[in-house]
Amino acid sequence: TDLQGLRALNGDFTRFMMSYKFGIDEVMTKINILREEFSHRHDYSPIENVSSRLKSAESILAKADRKGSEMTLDGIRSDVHDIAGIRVTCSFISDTYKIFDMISAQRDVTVLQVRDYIAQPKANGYKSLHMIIEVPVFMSDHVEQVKVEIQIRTIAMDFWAALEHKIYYKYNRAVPERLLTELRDAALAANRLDVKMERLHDEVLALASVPGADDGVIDTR
Ligand code: 0O2
Repeated sequence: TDLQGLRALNGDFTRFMMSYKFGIDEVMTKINILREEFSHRHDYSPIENVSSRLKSAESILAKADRKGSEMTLDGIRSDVHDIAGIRVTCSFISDTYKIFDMISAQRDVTVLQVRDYIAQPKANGYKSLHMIIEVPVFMSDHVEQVKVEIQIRTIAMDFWAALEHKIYYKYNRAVPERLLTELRDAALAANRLDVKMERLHDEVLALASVPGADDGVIDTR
C-alpha cells in the first residue's frame, strides 16, 4: 500500500541521514584526538575550535536540485558532498595545513577532493581550506564509506565568512556593490592580521627556544 511505501521510504531516509551522523562522529573523534595529543606534545594547540553540522533535509534537496541530481538517495549521495560538515578553526594559517596533512595521512581516510581557497581565495575574498574525505563507518552487518566535508580556516577567516554569509542571505544573494567592495577590503584586512599574528607567534616561539631568553619576562598567568 501507499502507507507501507511511505514507511519504507522514511526508514531508508533515516538510515541515510544516520550514516552521515556516524561519519561526523568518526571524524570528530579523529580531530579531537589530534587536538589533545598535539597540545600534549607541543604545549600549544593548533586547533581553536571544532564544530559540526548535519545538513537539513531541505538544504540537501535544494542543493541536489541546484546540481540537477537524480532525486534518489544514491543520486544525492553521489552529488551532495557536504551533508556531513565539520569546521575546524585554527589560530594561524600554517596550522590549517598541519591539520590538513594530519587528517590526509590517516590510513582509513580517503581524500576525494581538495579546494584550497587559502592559496587561491574566491573573488569575493573567501578563504578556507576545504577537503572532502571518505571514512569507513562500521555498522552491525556492513561497512559503509561515508563522505564528510571538512572546512579548515583561521579565526579571522571564520569571522569574515560568518559575516559574509549573513550579508549574502540578508540580501538574498544580490549584495550591493559597495558592500561587496567593503567585504573584499575586510578580507584583505583579515589576511593582514593573520600574517602579522603568525609572524609574532613565530618570533615568540624562537625567543622561547633560546636559553635564558625568558629572563626579565614577567609571567602574568
Ligand atoms: P552552507 O549554507 O554553508 O551549507 P561542489 O558541490 O563541491 O561542486 P560547493 O558545495 O559550492 O560545490 O563547494 P565549495 O566551494 O567547496 O563550498 C562549500 C561550502 O563552503 C559552502 O557550502 C559554504 O559553507 C562554504 N563557502 C563556499 N564559498 C563561500 C563564500 O563565498 N562565503 C562563505 N561564507 N562560505 C562559503 P554551501 O552549501 O554553499 O552553504
